[in-house]
Amino acid sequence: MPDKPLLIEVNDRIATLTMNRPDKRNAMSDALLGALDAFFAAPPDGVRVVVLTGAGGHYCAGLDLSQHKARDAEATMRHSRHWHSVMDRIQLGGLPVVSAMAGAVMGGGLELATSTHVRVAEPSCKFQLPEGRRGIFVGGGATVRVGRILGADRMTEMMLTGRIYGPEDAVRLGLAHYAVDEGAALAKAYELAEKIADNASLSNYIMVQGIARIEGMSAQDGLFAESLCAAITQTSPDAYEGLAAFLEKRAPQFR
Ligand code: 1HE
Repeated sequence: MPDKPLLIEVNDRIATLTMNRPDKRNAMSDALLGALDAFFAAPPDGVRVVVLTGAGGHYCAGLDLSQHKARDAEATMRHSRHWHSVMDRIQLGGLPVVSAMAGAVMGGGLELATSTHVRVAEPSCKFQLPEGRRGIFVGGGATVRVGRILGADRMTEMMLTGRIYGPEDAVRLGLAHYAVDEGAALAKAYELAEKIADNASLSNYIMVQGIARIEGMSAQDGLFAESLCAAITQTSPDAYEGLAAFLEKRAPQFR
């Protein structure tokens, strides 16, 4: 039986997903994409935060180029739209995801990383969009997610020149949020995941569901949606507990 492309370990409130194709630098095969999709479609009960990482010193080297077939326009469109649906499920599904990254964060690997909510980078990280060097274009969401982080101008330059950003630049530009020592990403990711898991789950759910969507709205629609998000969270039992705990100078006991 071949090794599973995605290892899943659930420890109380935190699930760890490890992309497990180290001999291929965790390149995204159809099986690996399918396993990610399946997990996020039906996460186990009780999981409040996901930590996503890669085995063997790399996060993800992007699309598995050995599975890249000559596709016609329709099949290419369908393939790209399938990536979009999986990345949307990760970004907007309601569970906060923390990426612990080392080595390659390239192409589809960067598209995956920018679908996650908190990104921790080790010194070995290489952030690259090499598609322009391979005669292709991004198709897993980078023009929206990486483009919104970097701006269209910087993303165009990144693709045209095949430039590689390291972790310090990635933090400066917003591709990552934390730069840590080699081997320290997973520990930092768990520390952050525990903090996130302590939040009220409805607040986390609304943050993950709401903020990125509101970015895509007009200002007036965004402000209206924000008020709806506030109405839902601020009238929940956890909101009363959170405010009472603050006033009583104690830690909140969320559901
Ligand atoms: C792969 C892949 C892959 C490695 N597909 N097999 N992504 C890329 O264009 C990145 C391509 N990969 C690289 O540039 C390098 O492999 C790395 C910088 C990530 C790592 O270098 P290194 O020296 O540690 O390893 P290596 O010897 O290059 O690779 C080890 C093996 O992994 C080797 O296979 P082997 O059978 O010769 O041992 C590589 O072929 C294999 N490998 N990366 C398939 N990506 C929704 S559209 C998204 C579009 C994209 O993502 S395009 C960008 C794809």
